[in-house]
Amino acid sequence: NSTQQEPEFDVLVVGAGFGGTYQLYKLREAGFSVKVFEAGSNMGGTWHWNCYPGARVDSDFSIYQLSIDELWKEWEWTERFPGRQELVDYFAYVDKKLDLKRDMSFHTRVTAAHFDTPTDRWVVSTQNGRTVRPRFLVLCTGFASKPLFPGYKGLDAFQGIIHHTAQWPQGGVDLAGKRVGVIGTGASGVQVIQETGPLAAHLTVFQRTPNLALPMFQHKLDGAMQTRMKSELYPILFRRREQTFAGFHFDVVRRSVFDLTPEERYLAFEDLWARGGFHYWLGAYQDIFTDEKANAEVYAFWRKKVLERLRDPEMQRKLAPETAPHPFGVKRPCLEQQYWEVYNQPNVELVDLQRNPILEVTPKGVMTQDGVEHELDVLVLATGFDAVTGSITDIDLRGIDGALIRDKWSKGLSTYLGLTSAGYPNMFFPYGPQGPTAFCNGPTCVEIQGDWIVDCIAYMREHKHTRIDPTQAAEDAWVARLNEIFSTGLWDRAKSWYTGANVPGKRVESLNFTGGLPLYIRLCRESAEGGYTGFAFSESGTDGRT
Ligand code: NA7
Repeated sequence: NSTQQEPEFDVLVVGAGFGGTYQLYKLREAGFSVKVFEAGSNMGGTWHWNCYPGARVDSDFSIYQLSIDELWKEWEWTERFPGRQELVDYFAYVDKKLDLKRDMSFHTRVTAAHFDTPTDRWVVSTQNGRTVRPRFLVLCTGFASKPLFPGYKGLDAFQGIIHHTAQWPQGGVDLAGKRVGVIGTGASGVQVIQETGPLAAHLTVFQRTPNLALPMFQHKLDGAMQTRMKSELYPILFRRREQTFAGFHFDVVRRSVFDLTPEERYLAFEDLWARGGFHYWLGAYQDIFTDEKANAEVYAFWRKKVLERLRDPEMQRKLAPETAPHPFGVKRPCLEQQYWEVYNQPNVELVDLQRNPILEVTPKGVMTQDGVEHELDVLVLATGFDAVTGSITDIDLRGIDGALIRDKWSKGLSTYLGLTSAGYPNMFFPYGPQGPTAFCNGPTCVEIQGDWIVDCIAYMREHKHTRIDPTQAAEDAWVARLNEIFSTGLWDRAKSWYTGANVPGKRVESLNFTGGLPLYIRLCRESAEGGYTGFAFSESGTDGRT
């Protein structure tokens, strides 16, 4: 009987980024047998894969780390916004401290997971031929792990070097003195562009939508300051994260932009701007997300700041147009370092795809509608991801009735608490669809949701339940609430991965919970404290879904 040969254990965690790392540690601590399957060759998730030039985190170091086991006491960060290599090193440190890799398998991509109704177990298969039967499946597959490739004709025929930013070779690519093209100006594109501009012979940026990027104001960290933080500040910062809209150490201001006089407003904007990072976005006045007029004030100030740094009127028009491409902050801004100055360099060219679209990729480069063939040695596809749902729908994931989750969600994304989906029992997906994901600092989100999952599984062990599945009614109510909150904001005014509008053919809807972290935490807690309201439990061999 093949079933008996397949290893059984409590939990299979998929993915070894921040989410999977936290989940493994916590589940192990609670006494469960856990394995982690990871497609890549190392821990780090996003930070493993995204090794393109200039890759760097957009959140302050202080809150972009794990709060567990006083890991922060012995780790020293070197910069306010750490670079990719420092994050990879951090994961190695975390592994050394917590001895995690002994339960991780690398090069092990999960391709299928089918729920076995008689035994209340998942049957999970991997690309390298393994099959396991965990009771629970926790998908820590990340919101940005399925790369999105542009559909341009001729992409395969390009004879130079071509890579998506998320599939950049680990050994790097030498861009010095090369003719480089970058398609896409999201967070990845902006980082590649500002890194490449100064060293490429020629850089051609293909921009569809200007990025309303904010100044990072990067700086080196001094040891004395970190020592002070370790003595008392870190635990306070970690607790503070749960009290703010986006899981940061600062919060949106619960006032209207128009509560201020124009002079007060100007000074307030200056102050937020000077703090760097996301203060001008997630630390701004709350009505910028709901009121077009308030938003226009923020955009005008942003534009003024950017125009000051651009010399060429044509660049000014393309990068900071008088009419905002979309309301500020309803599509993710990113953080820049000398991004605008790159466009003052003579070797940098900006193609506005709105006016001059790409016709095709040729063996030599990129052909645009104006008939110009932009000849390139290297073409960088910074075109983003089938985000939030892509890493889950990519798996042959079948629930109680053998139905594919991809089919269920193609009719409308549907989850309960942004953690579970009806008909797919014993499965959780932290930092995934309909959770706070896009609007939450990653480590904050995976810790909060991760704790909830561990508590839930421990509750089932205590009550001898072998199956948990949300009820359809609870799920419908969650989706209705989520959509209602979403409709009060300006979120649908931009096409982006927040809503799936960046992927041709993908249903456009809210992929995230936009009600803020404190409300989200309260709703999850209420369910747990009520004995997991909204869920049906049962024991092996019985179907509790009456
Ligand atoms: P993003 O933010 O989705 O950015 C992708 C960029 O690529 C964006 O500028 C897109 O233009 C552009 N794009 C996508 N498809 C095309 C085609 N076909 N032609 C031209 N341009 C295209 O992905 P990132 O990797 O930068 O960042 C993802 C997240 O990772 C980020 O938000 C952070 O949380 C970290 P568009 O704006 O859609 O017009």
